[in-house]
Amino acid sequence: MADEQDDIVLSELDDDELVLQMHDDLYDGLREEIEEGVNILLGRGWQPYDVLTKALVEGMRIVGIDFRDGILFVPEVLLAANAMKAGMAILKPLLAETGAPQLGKMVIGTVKGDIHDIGKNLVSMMMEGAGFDVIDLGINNPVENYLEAINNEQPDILGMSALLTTTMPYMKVVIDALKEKGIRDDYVVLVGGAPLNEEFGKAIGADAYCRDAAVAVETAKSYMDRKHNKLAAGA
Ligand code: B1M
Repeated sequence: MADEQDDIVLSELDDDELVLQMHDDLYDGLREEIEEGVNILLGRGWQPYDVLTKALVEGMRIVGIDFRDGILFVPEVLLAANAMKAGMAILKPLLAETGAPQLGKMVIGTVKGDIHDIGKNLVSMMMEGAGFDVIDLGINNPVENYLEAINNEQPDILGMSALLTTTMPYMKVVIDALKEKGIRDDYVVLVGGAPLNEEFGKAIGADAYCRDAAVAVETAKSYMDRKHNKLAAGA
């Protein structure tokens, strides 16, 4: 792979070839090449969101398939994740550059026992870009972290992420704790992560399951619209 890599000049590839090459480079965990590829696509006028979804997220989807099938292992996937994060770091300020007015506040974190954070980071980035103030609690959050953040930050929305079938039930633990404290209805609870679905979201008492970051933004916006309309009607 290294020899082949030496022969490839990313800037000489057309867009389609470059995107495919970036999928390969992500697979190989080549951080610098990913950064270069992201910058080339942006230089060619690509929208940051398209670079994110077509070059990075799609590349990570392919990594996920081979991880599942036992072709890639944790150290290799970690390298891929680091390369993905390097690409995301370039895109983050661009996605946040919309100058949108503050729409609301969200506290988000990956649940206890789970250290996957790429999808959650993406949701945070897109929410910030859409004009939300985002408090990111990071990974492996026990219920106490969510409760403390909610108490301190008084957000409109609580977001939770889980990527493992073994950790997704923990979302219900958090929602049940909100219920016990009598504050469940004070917040919109949005959940997401690859193993979840709409049915699961309903079953645990979340307001909505969000398939991806774009859906998270749209869902959050529509809840904020409803909240503002309600307030206006009550005023
Ligand atoms: Co992990 N891993 N992993 N892993 N890993 C998965 C999730 C897995 C599906 C791989 C597989 O087998 N195909 C599998 C889970 C199987 C299952 O439970 N059904 C798995 C496993 C088994 C494991 C370990 C147990 C492996 C081991 O140690 N033997 C271990 C667990 C560690 C732990 O958490 N305790 C582990 C470890 C790791 C790494 C550390 C190597 C690395 C994580 C690095 C990191 O995140 N910093 C890793 C990775 C990278 C993956 C895959 C390959 C990619 C995940 C990812 O980043 N996707 C993943 C395979 C897969 O998902 N296809 C896999 C890209 C990201 C953009 O998508 O996270 O789905 P996603 O986020 C999307 C949506 O889901 C949604 O929006 C995002 C953006 O569009 N979304 C939300 C997510 N969170 C949201 C929150 C919201 C809204 C929407 O709130 C409002």
